[in-house]
Parts: sequence; C-alpha cells; structure tokens
Amino acid sequence: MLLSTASCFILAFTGLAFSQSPKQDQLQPFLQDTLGQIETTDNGAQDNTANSLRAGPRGHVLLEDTTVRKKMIHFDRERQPERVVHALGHGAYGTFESSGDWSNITSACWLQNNVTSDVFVRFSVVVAGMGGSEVGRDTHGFATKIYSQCGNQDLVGNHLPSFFINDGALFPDLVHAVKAEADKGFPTGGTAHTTAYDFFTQRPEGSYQLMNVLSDLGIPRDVRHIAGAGVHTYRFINDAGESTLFKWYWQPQLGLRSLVYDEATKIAGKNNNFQRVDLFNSIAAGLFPKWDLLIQLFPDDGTYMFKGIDLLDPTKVVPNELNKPLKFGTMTLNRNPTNFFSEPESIAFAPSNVVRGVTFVPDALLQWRLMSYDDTHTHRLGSPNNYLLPVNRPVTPVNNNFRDGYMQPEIYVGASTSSPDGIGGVIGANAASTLDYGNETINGAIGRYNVISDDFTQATSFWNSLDPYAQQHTVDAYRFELGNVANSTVVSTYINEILNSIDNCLARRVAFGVGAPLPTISKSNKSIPVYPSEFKLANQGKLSVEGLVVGILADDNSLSVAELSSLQASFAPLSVMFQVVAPHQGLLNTGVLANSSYITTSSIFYDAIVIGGAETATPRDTLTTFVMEAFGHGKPIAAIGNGAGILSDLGLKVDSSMGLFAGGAADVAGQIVQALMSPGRFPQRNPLDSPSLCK
Ligand code: HDD
Repeated sequence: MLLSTASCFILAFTGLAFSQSPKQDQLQPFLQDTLGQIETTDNGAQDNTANSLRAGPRGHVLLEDTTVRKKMIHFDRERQPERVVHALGHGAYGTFESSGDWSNITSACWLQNNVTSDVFVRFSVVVAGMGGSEVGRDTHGFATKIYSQCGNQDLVGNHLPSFFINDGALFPDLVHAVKAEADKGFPTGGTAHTTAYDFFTQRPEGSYQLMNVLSDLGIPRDVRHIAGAGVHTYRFINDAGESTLFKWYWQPQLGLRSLVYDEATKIAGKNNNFQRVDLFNSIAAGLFPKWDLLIQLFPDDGTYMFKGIDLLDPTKVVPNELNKPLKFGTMTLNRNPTNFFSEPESIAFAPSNVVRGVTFVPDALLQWRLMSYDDTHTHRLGSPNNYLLPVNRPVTPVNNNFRDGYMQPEIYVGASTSSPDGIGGVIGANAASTLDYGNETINGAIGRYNVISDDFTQATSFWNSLDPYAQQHTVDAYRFELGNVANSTVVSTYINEILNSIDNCLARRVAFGVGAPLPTISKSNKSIPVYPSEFKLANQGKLSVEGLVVGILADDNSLSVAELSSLQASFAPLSVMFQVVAPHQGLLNTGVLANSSYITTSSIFYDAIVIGGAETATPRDTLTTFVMEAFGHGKPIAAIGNGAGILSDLGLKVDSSMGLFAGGAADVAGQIVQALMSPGRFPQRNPLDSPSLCK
C-alpha cells in the first residue's frame, strides 16, 4: 500500500508502522494528518479563517464570507446525539487470541486453533450523560467488537453478570426510571432515587442485580479491574449443526478492585475522567490489561434450564460452583485510539452482530436488544450506512444489496442491486450458514407473558456470600439510595417487600439507617446456598499491583534521594507507579523532584501512601486530611524517617494487620506491595453496625 508522507508520520507517531493487524491496516488510509498543512476551504482551495471578511476594519461582516460561514455551519453541527444509555464511555484497540480449537463446539472462526483477531473495546457507564462521572456507582458497559476473519462478532456486555429486567419491553421504562426525573431534570450525575426505587419496588426480579450494583462491585477502581459478562445465554453451533448453550465472561487478569463510596464521590468531583485516564496512561506506559474469555457451557436439551436455573432469565446467574467456566482465549488491550470522536464515539455495537457459529435463544430481553441497537445507531450516527464508518467496518468484504442513503461512501459498480438475479449481483450464501438454531422448534400460544422469576434466592445467596465489611458497604449503599427517596411509601415498600424478602437483618439495618420502621425480627429457615465465586467479590484474593499508584509524601527536608531510589527499586519491577507529593511542585532541597503538590492532588488518587516527610510549609490540616482520608478509605499507609512521628501525631498506631507500617524505605516498600496484593484494602478500620439491630 502506498502511503502519503502525512500518513507515514501518523503511523510512526501512533506506533503503527509495522502493524500486523488487519484492522489497523484497514484504518491507515483513513488517517488524516493536518499538522503543518496550509489551511483550505472544504472545496480544497487555500484560505485563512482566522479573521472575518468585513466591510472595513471596524465594519460589518459580509454574507459573502462563505468560508467562515461554512466553518460556522460545520461547527454548529459538530455534535451527534449522545447514546440514550451508556453515553459516557471510552475505549481502546487490542487483540483476542483463542486459546484452543473449539471447533467441536462452534464454527465461529475467532475461536479456532491459535486464531488472533483485532478488537476494539468500549467501556461505559449506563446512566451518566457524556459530561458525567465515570466513577459514580453504576453498571459499567463492557462492549467488544471482534474484527474476525468471518465478520464482526460483537460481545456487548456489562461488568456485572445479571440484569434488572427480563423482558426488553420494559427497557425504556427502566431507563426512564433511573435517568433524571422527568419534571425536575435531576439528578444528571447518577441514578435517580424516587423514580428508580419505585420501579425497583414494582420489579423485584432485579433485586439480585441491584444488590450487585450497591455492593463494592458497583464502584470499581477503573476498567482494568472490572469483569465483563454477556448476561444472556447464547448458542454455539458447530459445523455438524449441533447446538450448545453458553454464557460468556471477561475475567480481568489484574483481579477486581473497588473504591469506597466516599472516595468515588470525591474522585468524581476532582477528576470525573479518572477511569479513562487510567486506561489511557496504562496503555501509553506499555501496561496492557488482559482479560481471559471464560465460557460456561450448557447442554441444549430444549428446556433452557440448568440445575433449576432458567437460562432464559437474564436476571439470574449460573454460579461458577454449579458450572465451572472454561478459558476460551485471552484479550489484550494495547493501543489507544487516534481520534476520540471517530473511534470510541462512532463505534456501533450490536448483539445482532454475530458470525457463523453463534446464535440466540428466546430470552425476551435479548430478543429486543437484537433490534434496538441497530435502530439506535441509524438514529445516533444519522444513517443506515454507519456500518461503513472506519471503526465499524469488518475486515472482511461487505457485499450486499444495501444501497444509497445518507452519506453512502462507496461507489458500487454495476447495475444489479437485487438478488437473486440473472445479471451478476451478489450471490446469497447458504441461508442456514449464519443464523443456525440447531434443532430448536418454536411452538406456543401467542400472548403477552410474564417471565416467571425466582425474585430473591440469588440476592439472598449473594448477600450471604459477602464478608461483614462488604455487607456493611452494601447496607450503607441501600441507606444512601433509599435515604434520598422523596416518597416514604416507596421506601417502606422497598424495605418490607424487597429487602425483607432477601434478608430480615439486611432490611432492619437499612430501615434503621433511613429512619423507617424496622421490620419485625424473623429468623429465616430458608436454606440458601452460598456461592462465593470470583465474579462476586472485589478486593479479594491475591491481586496484581500493576499500574497502581503510591503517593509518597515529602518536603524540602525529608525523604532523601537514596530513600526514594530504594522505594523505586521495590516498586518498579512490579510496575507499581508512584508520585512524590510535597508542599510545592518541582525540585525539593533534598534533590527529590516533586510531581505534585497538596494543591494539585489528593489522597484519593493513590492506592497507598508512604509518608517520607511533610512538615515544612504544609498546612497541618492539609496533611491531616490527606493521611486520615487515606486511612478512612482503608489504604495501606507506611512511614519512613520522620514520617513515623506524623503517624503517631495523628493517633495511628503501627499495626501491619491494619495496614499501618513503619521502617526503612526498602522494608516498607515491600510491605506496601504485599498489602496492595492482599488484602488490597483494610475495611476493618471502620466500624460495623451493632449486631443488636438484628437481635
Ligand atoms: Fe444495552 C447500549 C449492554 C440491555 C438497548 N448496552 C449498550 C452498551 C452496552 C450495553 C455495553 C454500550 C455500547 C457502547 O459502548 O456503545 N444492554 C447491555 C446489556 C444489557 C442491555 C448487558 C442486558 C443484558 N440494552 C438492553 C436492552 C435494550 C438495550 C434490553 C433495549 C431493548 N443498549 C441499548 C441501546 C444502546 C445500548 C439503546 C444505547 C447506545 C447504543 O445502544 O449503542 O440500543
């Protein structure tokens, strides 16, 4: 391929010069570099639009200034509608590598032996609009487009494994209920309270999903530490036409990490782009996050049931303990987009984008999704030709009879636009080859049916699987949400009919917190199994520390270059980042370079704190806020040198079981790393509810 000088510059700049990626090769001719070029009008003639065409230096602007007029007209139309949900998002390119030959289960080409495909992943939050915060409590979208050699396979999922409703007919109602209230226009920053909890009261089938969102899982640290889940059951078909049902998950190799709610709200105020910055910087630093594709397989015996769980009900999950997921491959994100509008904003995902070997099941939520996404793209991107935008194009040829329409970029050759025809148009593929359903036959009386769901068992099981601190965080989240509901009937109905059906003690604790009457004490004799599977618990197990950031406090007299080097020597091999925070930025008297000052940063941006010194010119309350906030958020804190005095001044006793360390630089660096790996945070620093609430 012949590349212009400008394109070569861009390729070198973006590191694409030796691309082995079919998708990147396809994108290259679309790259435009205007850096240093002479300005032109849109008809390619040279012009300068910095000054209006005027009748004299102080006179009226002329209508004849067609060039600036076009500039203005284009600017006036620069925005396309934001997505109706998942408006706030960002993403990156990468690859997916199949870890085996799965041809016995599916014909999907991207799951054959050693096949590698390009991908683009867009992460998002459901409720907040484009200017909102990425770290607010919400379900996070995890949408993957696999540019496979047999067409685009989209895996459009969320970071939690279930959903609020099980019939797509209710999706507009759900979204209306959780977005800003219709009359008031608030809240715009996150989920509404009164309307949302009224909806959740009416639709108890979502109680398990809601508890997931209100647990620590609902406030992940960043997207490198979230899982992905397809939520629905899908169908694999192999070359022999045999059907196997499956559910898919992305399991982050870095583990799951969460914020605490107070921290999340503060990050939202200080840097609402925290998550996209984290992903962007990690990829730019060569720290490429990876996820394993885990698949649960279920026999297709015609019942769509597995061990008593309805596979057509997306409000429920199949716990790993009942069906161990198999690893089908690994995805690595390794390249930031070149242009935010053209790539993460213009990408169009659709669960209907499947390749031969993947089809659907009669889940009434999924079935509406198969229609809604294609429809919304035509509206949002302004044309049914949106699939021809560079980021959306498959790397395989697209041959069809779709013609014309707004912004059709192709120049199709020939007269034929219909098939079958006798004059050489496209030839229909074997109809059974892409959308194949095995032996499924549909037979039923037409009607509007309620999806019968076991509303509470999985919520109870999830509640029981949480440790006391995770339970406390969840109780506090219910208290926050219900405490902001402006209708006392909604509050009491939610507590008595939903929470009390999940767990009496949970209901009483929440009721106490919001000042509602406590449900009567009852001892449940329901025997509910507990499934503490890895999808359910954040900040647990041995976590990777890659890309975490330690804040090192210093001043003009404390923290020597040698101490900093010693900390760095322990952090660098594990890719733990650090920043030196001091009363002022720049070079300190000690020779240490301070990257941040107490004015520009805050404890919430660090996963752990090392106090090397912080006395000179640091207002005492600033230092106290910094350290005590990190303490309250459960973060590991270590002191070296005269930092030990600061710890004791603040009343913090060195105690490794509480994540409080002191010693030489090398020692505390090791302790900090260990603490970040496991347990990650020390929630036991904060009190639990009194057990007497449930006695
Ligand atoms: Fe949806 C966007 C995930 C139910 C209709 N959805 C959207 C995105 C994700 C999901 C990740 C963002 C895609 C992107 O980054 O561009 N949605 C889900 C999951 C669901 C779900 C996991 C339940 C299992 N969605 C759902 C239903 C409907 C929709 C039931 C409608 C019947 N979703 C949409 C949409 C969006 C969307 C309106 C908005 C923007 C877009 O599609 O591209 O069509």
